[in-house]
Amino acid sequence: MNTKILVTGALGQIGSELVNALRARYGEEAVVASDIRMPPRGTDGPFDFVDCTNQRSLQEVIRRHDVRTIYHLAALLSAVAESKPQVAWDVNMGGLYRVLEVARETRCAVFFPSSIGAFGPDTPPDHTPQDTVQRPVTMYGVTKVAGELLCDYYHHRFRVDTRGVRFPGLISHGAPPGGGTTDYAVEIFHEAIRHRHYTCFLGPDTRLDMMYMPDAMKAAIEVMEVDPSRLVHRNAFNVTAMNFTPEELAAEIRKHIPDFKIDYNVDPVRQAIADSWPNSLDDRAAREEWGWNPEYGLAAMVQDMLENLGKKLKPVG
Ligand code: NAD
Ligand code: AKB
Repeated sequence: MNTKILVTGALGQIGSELVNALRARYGEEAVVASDIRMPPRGTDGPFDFVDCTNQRSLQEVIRRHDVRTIYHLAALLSAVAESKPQVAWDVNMGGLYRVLEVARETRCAVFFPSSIGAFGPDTPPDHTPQDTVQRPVTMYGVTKVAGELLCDYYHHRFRVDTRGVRFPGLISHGAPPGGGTTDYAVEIFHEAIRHRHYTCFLGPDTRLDMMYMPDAMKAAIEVMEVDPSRLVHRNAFNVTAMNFTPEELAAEIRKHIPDFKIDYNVDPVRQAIADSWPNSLDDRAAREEWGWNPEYGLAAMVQDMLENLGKKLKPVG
C-alpha cells in the first residue's frame, strides 16, 4: 500500500485502533490521525484537526503530509443518523464526496467502510449474497449504499483506487462505540463485569452479524494491500466473523460469569433498524478475491473481551 496514510474520524471506535495497527505496520510518522475532536493530552503521533466536509482542510493536510492513502472513517452511525438524518447526510455523503474529490485531484487511494446497514427489509436475510437487493430504510443505510456506488463511480470514471468492506457490528474493548444499533454487544461486557446484569435495548432473538476488532483491522489492511488485479469487486465486500442473538451472547458470557443476568427494554427505533438488517452475510467474494479469513468466533471473542476489560473495570458492589 502507498504510504503516507490519512485516517479521518480517527478518534472513533475503529479509528482509535486502526491508527495503532497502521502505525505498527508502516511506522508512526507514516500515519496522520485526524478528527473534529482533539486527542487526549499525551497521545503520540501526527494528528490534525480535519472536518471531512471541508474540502480545503482535506486538501491542505493531504498536500502538507504528502498523503497517498485515505482511510475515511468519519461518519454518523445508524442510531445517531436516524435521530438527525439531515446532519447524517451532510457528514456521511458530503464527507465522502469531498474525500473522493481530493483523492481524484491528488491520486490518493481511498478505503471506505460500508455496513450491514446498506441492506434493507427486501434483502434476502440469511447468507445475504454479495450482490443483491439493497433498499435500506434508514438514513444511515441510504448514505452507505450511495457511498458504495460513489466509490465504484470514482474508480470507473476517474480511476481512483477505491476499496472497502461492509462491516457487521464491531466489538472492541478500546474506544466506546459511537451510537449504533449493534452497540449492545459492547455495552453488555461492561455491565456484565461491573453489575453482573444488563438491560438490552434489542429483543432476545435479534440475530445480527458481528466481528471482533482485531479481525476488522485485518480486513481494513488486507483489502488495501491486495494486488488489485485479483479484485472483481472493489468496494463493499461482505465480511463477517460470527452471528448471534443477545440471548446467545449472554449464554456465552455466563460460561465465565455464571450469575450474569440479562433482561430486555426494547428501544423501538433501534429494534426496527436491526429488524431491517440481515441475520448473516455470505462473505465468499472477500474470501475468494483477497483471502479474507477471520480469526475470532463467538467463544474466543467473549474470552478475550472479558480478559481485557477485566483489567480496566472493577465489579461494583
Ligand atoms: P465512531 O462514531 O466511533 O467514530 C466516528 C468518528 O468520526 C468520531 O471520532 C467523530 O468525532 C468523527 N467525526 C464525526 N463527524 C466528523 C467530521 N465532519 N469530520 C471528521 N470527523 C468526524 O464510528 P466508528 O464505529 O469508528 O465507524 C467508522 C466508520 O466505520 C463509519 O463509516 C461507520 O459507518 C463504519 N462502520 C462501523 C461499524 C461499527 O460497528 N463500528 C460497523 C460498520 C461500519
Ligand atoms: C451501527 O450499528 O450503526 C454500526 C453498523 C453495523 O454499521 N455498528
